[in-house]
Amino acid sequence: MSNTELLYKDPLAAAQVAADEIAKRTGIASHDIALVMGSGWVSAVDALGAPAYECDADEITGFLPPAVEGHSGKVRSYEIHDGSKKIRALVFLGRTHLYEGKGIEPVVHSVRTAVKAGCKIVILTNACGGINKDYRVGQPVLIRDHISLTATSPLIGAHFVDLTDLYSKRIRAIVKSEDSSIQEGVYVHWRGPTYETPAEILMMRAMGADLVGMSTVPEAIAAHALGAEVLGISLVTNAAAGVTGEKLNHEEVIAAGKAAADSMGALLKGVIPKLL
Ligand code: 8IG
Repeated sequence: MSNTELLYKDPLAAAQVAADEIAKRTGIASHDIALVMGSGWVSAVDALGAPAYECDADEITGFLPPAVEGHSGKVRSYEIHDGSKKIRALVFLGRTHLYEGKGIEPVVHSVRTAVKAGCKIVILTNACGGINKDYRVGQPVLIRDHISLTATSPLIGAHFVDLTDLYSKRIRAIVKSEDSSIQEGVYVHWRGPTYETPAEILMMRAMGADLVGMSTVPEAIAAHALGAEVLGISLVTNAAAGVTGEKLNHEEVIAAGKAAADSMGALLKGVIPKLL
């Protein structure tokens, strides 16, 4: 069977195979915590030091080959020391999005693999648009809850999972003890790849949304359904459509991510040892 055939046939079996491959490659039987680094967050991971292991994601079962030649996602393993504690972090640089049209399975394969690899906690990061007018570009916001506007779930069948505490209250409290200025918000999942119209942003604000982006929600659901505790952190990299009257552009997003990388890295490094 090809590398991704199993992913569509039996996604959980593919995640188990991938986890076994990662254990073998890294020599680490069980990882503790997973981080998915979205756009704007990739250099924040430098705060964790040098990785103990790195490979191209598509060398692992179920991970798609890069959409753009030479731009593969990476899988890394880090050993984080805090006093006498040793924490093993499994880090995914980059993710697959629903708008790529490959289905929901590749979108959640990283987090399923992470849970099968032993991770009890999954940290999901993303860059997003700010709907809440109090938010500023470059500000991190904890996801308190979400609204899914994609009509797509990673789960199939009579699997009625409770999502009341999807974004762990326990973990949000720990992050706020590390940075008391950090705000919480409701994230809307929008399929993309177009950004919203100004009218759609008005609709989302009326629904009670603060943030909008094209990721994270399926991963949070898939991780939670397998029993992991989830933290979602959004970096506001642009005001959502119609909020400022400016047009949205991808360069602005990249620049805001670069500018915030050091402080986001420091936040993650400070928080991770307190979670386990
Ligand atoms: I970065 O304004 C980023 N991702 N849907 N809307 C949506 N996704 C985004 C946005 C945005 N900014």
